[in-house]
Amino acid sequence: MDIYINPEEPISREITRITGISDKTVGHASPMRDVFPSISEFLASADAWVGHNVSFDIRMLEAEAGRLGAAISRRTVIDTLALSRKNLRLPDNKLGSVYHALFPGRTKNFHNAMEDVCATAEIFFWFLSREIPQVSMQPVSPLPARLPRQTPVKKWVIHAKRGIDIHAISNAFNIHPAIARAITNRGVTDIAGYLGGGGFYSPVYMKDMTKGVSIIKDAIQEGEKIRVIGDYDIDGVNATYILQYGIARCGGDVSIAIPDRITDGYGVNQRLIQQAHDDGVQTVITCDNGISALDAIAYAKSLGMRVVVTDHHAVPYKEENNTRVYLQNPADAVIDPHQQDDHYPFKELCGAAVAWKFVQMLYKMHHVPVQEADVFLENAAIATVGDVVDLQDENRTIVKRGLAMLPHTKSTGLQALIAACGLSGNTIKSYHIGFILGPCINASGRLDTALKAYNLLCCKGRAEADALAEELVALNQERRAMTDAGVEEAVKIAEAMPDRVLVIFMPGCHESIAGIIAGKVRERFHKPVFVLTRGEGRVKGSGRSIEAYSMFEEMNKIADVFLGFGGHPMAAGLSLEEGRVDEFRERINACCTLTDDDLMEKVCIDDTVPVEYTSDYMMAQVEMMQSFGKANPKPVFADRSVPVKKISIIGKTKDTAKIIFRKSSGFEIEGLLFHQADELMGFLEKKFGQEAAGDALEGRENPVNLSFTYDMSVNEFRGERKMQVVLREFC
Ligand SMILES: [Mn+2]
Repeated sequence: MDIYINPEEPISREITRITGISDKTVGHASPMRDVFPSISEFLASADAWVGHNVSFDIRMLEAEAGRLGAAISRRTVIDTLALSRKNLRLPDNKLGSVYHALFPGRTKNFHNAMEDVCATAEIFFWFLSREIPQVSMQPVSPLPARLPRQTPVKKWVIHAKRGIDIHAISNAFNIHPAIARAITNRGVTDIAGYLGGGGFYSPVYMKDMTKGVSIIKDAIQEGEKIRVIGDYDIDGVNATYILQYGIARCGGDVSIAIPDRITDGYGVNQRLIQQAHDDGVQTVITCDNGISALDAIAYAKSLGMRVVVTDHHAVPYKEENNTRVYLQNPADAVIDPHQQDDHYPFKELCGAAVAWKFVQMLYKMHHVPVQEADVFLENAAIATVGDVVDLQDENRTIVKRGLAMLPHTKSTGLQALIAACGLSGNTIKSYHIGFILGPCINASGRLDTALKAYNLLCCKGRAEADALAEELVALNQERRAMTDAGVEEAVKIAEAMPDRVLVIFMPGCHESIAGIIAGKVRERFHKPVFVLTRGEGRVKGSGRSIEAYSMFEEMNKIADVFLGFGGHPMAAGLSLEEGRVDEFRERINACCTLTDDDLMEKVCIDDTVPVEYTSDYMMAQVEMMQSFGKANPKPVFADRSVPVKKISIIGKTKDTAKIIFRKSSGFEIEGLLFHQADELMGFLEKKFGQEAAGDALEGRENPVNLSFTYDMSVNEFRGERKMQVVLREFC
């Protein structure tokens, strides 16, 4: 294989930055001490490789790593290889095998992590430079200089909806006007329901619910084999678990199948139907998929099987003379609130929530107490946050109730995962699901098999659960390292693209992280993004969109370019022939009607609230708006031209600004701006001059003031509570 060492970033500096190790700290125990007596020599030797192509046999690296790996922790290896990947451009798909070779059966050991990182890096470079006879080194021309980073200009918008009597709401519900404003900004009309946490709707409103449940009930009574066919993501795995458990509870002979992300792709297919048929299954029930699997379901019907679809995805249609013709699903019962003739009052449930509704009804028909199904609320909550559906209406209730259950969950698997993520004893909020627990569950289906996550949910023994949870955590770390590298590559490609809709082809990228990469690139450029990878015999891709662009509809306009596609307004999946990638890029852009204004990211401010209002009382009111997430974000307040008394630069890497604001009334409050200290100082120097910015840093009298959006928070230190504001955007 060939690797290319990026000439832009000296490896030694990077290693020093990450490990904190320089020539001054050489006291660590390293297996390579005698090879490199001093760290600086080692670092210099690493730098000698910069700007060169190096060829070597990856299997040799694996073998060597296996020999030395026993002394190294997994975390270390991942960190180091992430670093190596960044600098060495090691292809993603090779990393996994190197990891596994590096620590067969290792468990976590975070002590001496710095030494480990350095030792691993040394092993890696030492190995490159000394051990491999067939390594060849040739200078290559450096990469083209980076294009200037296009930072999209953001537009600040005060969100206030017209025609709403804020003061009447504020008085009626005894809430601050700014909170009343924030709630109505989220489109809420039933304020009492919103504040009270709302209730649940009966499953009977869902089209085909009774019919579908009857089919499964009959199958249970006849003693037929039933198979649940789910999906490999967080929603699909939880939905599969809920249906399997619920059907078994009613005495059904039930098994499950989850498509393999790489070999099967999304949704039930002919292979899975055939397998079920061969296993003697007569009744198939899908969850989190099935609404668009028309061919596979028709095949099942042709084999004489009965099929119940439960799903929450958009109903597929074709455009005929500018009208939508929805495609007929051949299943015996189709339960999906997005169908035209469905009367369920709330349409945005995730797949696991639909499965939960199904089990409620199933219990009812089997005279099992319906409240027993409430145990699945925690699964439905995890899936609701993890699948990023709107946190409004019933979804908010599911999340509120489900998350409250999690700290004392009865599920051994979830207990183990919470412990493995270091969250035992914590209150679990949607943030923890979205950014810590959820990604571990998803990583299983991305890099390995979703059955691991499924088995964790089913797990009864704690030791087994702990082992599975540890595995998922490690897989997620691996996934994160791969994603970081992929995002970096994608951003470079995107920077050179003038298009409004970004179509980024990265043949070597692991297809299961394409969606995450697309999401991060979208965040950066505020454009719709497709990331395409080379799959088996075809190109596969994932898209992530912006508010003004209905991705699924836009793809329908050029449907003939794809081999297959499906999705929502904000996200989509697709496959096409490799020869048509350029055509896709051209055509999707040719029919794009996004304006400059659409492409400008908007910072939505709920209300201007002077920082003086920051108090425990206000914070408690903000908390009432939980759970936060898509369509119910944390309220954003803003204050204008607030005089700055003093700025200090703090934090381990000196990138956070602590700002004391002082209003003319004498009111003082501390503000924090994380990780943007440089940007802040640059901005202030430009706006107020170097001298003024310097005075602010020294705490001298100065003319500096700042307008910003912010969150309220409390700084608790040695038993003292101090209110503070956390800045988000400034100008
Ligand atoms: Mn889903």
